[in-house]
Amino acid sequence: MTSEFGITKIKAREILDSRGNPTVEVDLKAGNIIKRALIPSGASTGSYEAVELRDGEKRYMGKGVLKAVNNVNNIIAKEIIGMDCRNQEELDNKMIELDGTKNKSVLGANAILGVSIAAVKVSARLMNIPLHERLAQLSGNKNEFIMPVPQMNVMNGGKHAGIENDTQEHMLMPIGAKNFTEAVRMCAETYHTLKGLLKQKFGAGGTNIADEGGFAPPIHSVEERLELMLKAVEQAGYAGQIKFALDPAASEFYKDGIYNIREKQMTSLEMVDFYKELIDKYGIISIEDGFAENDFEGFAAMTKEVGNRVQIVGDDLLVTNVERIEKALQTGACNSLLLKVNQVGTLTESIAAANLAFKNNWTVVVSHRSGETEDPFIADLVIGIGANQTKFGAPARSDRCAKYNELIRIEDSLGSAAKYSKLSFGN
Ligand code: 2PG
Ligand code: MG
Repeated sequence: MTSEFGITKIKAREILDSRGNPTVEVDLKAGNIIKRALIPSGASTGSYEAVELRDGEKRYMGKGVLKAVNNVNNIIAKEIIGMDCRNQEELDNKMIELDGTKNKSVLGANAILGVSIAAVKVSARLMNIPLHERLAQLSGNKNEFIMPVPQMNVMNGGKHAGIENDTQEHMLMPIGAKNFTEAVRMCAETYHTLKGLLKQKFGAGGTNIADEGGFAPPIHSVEERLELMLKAVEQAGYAGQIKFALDPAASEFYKDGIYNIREKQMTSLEMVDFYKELIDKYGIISIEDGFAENDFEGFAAMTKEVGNRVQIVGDDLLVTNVERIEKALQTGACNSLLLKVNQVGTLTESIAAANLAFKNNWTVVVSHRSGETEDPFIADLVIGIGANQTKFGAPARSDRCAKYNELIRIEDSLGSAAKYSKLSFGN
């Protein structure tokens, strides 16, 4: 007889993500518990990410995921049913082996990750502990009660707003909050103040929003966006308590050795000077993907120049992959990991990436994708692995708020044990 932890059922299906594109969800059962995992999807994806398997057929403009669904139901399920859902590493390794490729191109990272996340949700429930505690066990994190500082993307540009040669994310970081719930309030109030300013300046059309819930007004420079954000922070009464973060997503505007931001054309070294000016003028404390995914030299020059006071985050550069992180460590390319579970495709590999970053005194930012779902899993993940920072988009739209709301609930449940993260930079 199998124990109550033995997996008895796995069922995947095709559903929609926040952009109206198909994505995978997986139900997994052990004992009398069924849990579900929904998989997100990026737009400005790094070329070293694990493969998101799409059908490439007529339905859904080629974006269907029925092959990935079929891989879960007919290939993965056969091997995984009967295994103990508590043996996360064994489960994940089994799927990696079954796929047999380095980038999960046979079964699809979207298929594999669905099973990986659904399994940890079931094991937590059967062990009768909160999901974030279970994730802390798996990652070896002994200090699981740190509430993260959010990076909230209130102005969307670039691919997420349909603009070419543009910086992608302009974010609020409420470092002066006294707890997470207050951090959310401060950002939401600033977001609404910003909306008022945009309406004044551009009319109702200036408050249209893009993929991650941030505004996408007809603005033509990063400076103009930051000016308005600064004004909103001041008007909302949070001057000095909310700092800024940027994710230019520079791979999207890099071509033949040149960075093209709107009408500006810059080399890597000119980009370092460009960012330095923005840092000093607008109180930016974190820059993610300021350089293209293969420009380790550009990243390293930036880290050398400002890495002692500014967080330099690798996203497309690192793709949550230990081999890429090793290379960044050797070259001094950055000092922070952006962690996206679907870039690598299993929970076990995501935890390994985070732990390698921590071991080298990097910070870790747990991140959503621009295409999201109502699954709040990454909220538990950030607490579980002790990452101390999140990037979940604007404080608007249910796909983003699902994560903020889950963290508010966790903070409430922790009571006085919850501590708001103190950052080691930007002070
Ligand atoms: C990023 C992300 C999430 P996407 O570049 O960091 O904000 O975008 O999911 O489109 O890769
Ligand atoms: Mg990014």
